[in-house]
Amino acid sequence: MGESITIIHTADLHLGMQPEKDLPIGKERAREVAESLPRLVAACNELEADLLLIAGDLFHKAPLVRELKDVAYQFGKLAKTRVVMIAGNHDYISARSNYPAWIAANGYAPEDAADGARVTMFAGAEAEKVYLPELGTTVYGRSFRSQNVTEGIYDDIVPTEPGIRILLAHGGDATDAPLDVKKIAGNGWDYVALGHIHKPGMLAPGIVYPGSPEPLDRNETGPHGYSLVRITVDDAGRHKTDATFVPFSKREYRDLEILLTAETTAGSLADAAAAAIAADGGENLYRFVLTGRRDADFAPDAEALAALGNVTEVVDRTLPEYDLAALRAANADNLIGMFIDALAERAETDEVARKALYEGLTALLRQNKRGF
Ligand SMILES: [Mn+2]
Repeated sequence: MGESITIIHTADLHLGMQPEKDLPIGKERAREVAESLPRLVAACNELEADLLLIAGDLFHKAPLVRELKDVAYQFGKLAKTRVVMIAGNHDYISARSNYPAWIAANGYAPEDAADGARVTMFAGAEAEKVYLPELGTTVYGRSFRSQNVTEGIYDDIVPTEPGIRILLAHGGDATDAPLDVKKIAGNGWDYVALGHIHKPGMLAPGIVYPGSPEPLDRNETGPHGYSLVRITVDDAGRHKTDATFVPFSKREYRDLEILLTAETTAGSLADAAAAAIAADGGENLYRFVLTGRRDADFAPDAEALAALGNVTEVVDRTLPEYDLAALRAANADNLIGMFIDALAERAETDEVARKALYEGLTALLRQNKRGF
């Protein structure tokens, strides 16, 4: 059967961040972001994980002393799980960073691991490694020490120790430690634990962004969670890595599309919106996207929809429904008639022309009411 280790890989917790600060749900979201670390600690204990990897941006900004003190307290609740972590571009280790003193005070430096330390943070100017004898595993990694890192600081790290080899890295775009994925994939890692991109994804087999455990911005739609990794070494010494995404966030951002027709009224729209939220369970964060053709006299009331609860935004993509033939006949000798003539045919096949026609007509008719 051989041996296997179980890893929870997370990144980008962005502790201290307050998403949707201006909405009624803002306070709750701040609390949910803060709770992501204790919840992950509890998950480690429940799954009896061997290793918790934090691949940067644990904090949204340079952490305060009291915030780090609480992180050490949370780590202290881990029953058997070892922790290895790095800093990212948001909590990078500047000259004024509180990380180095925290590492020293708690014995979190790589060299402290030999004395049985349960937590290791890499903070040095070069790549570092820590050997975890009970797991037959060596973790390599490197923290951000400035906000921007334009060199590929992870491409040339090559594992030298036998056993299971893991790389902890943050970034992956031009100004945040660009990654040469092909090169890294050929370096012999069992698993590369990445951070920085908030959407979960895999760059290559075993090279993984777990995403942020909570969605932090209304454009971060879809599931959020962590990467659950099992690395097995069989009796013949062959290594096998399985990584699974595990949904974990308290809420998700969801887009709810509502189709309007010429029959839609203020009341029917409010009911349709409320029903769409109810059908989803009501716990998520919603953006309404209104589409279709509405009566030209009816304008959707975005504020009324926003008041339905956990609504972050209302995007109105509807177009007014006009009786083009009647309008054309009534305006044969003026600008409105000319405008319809110019665009009507093209609007039948071209979405942009259709939008121009209907939005232009709305403007012209409004102008017409005030008198040319
Ligand atoms: Mn980042």
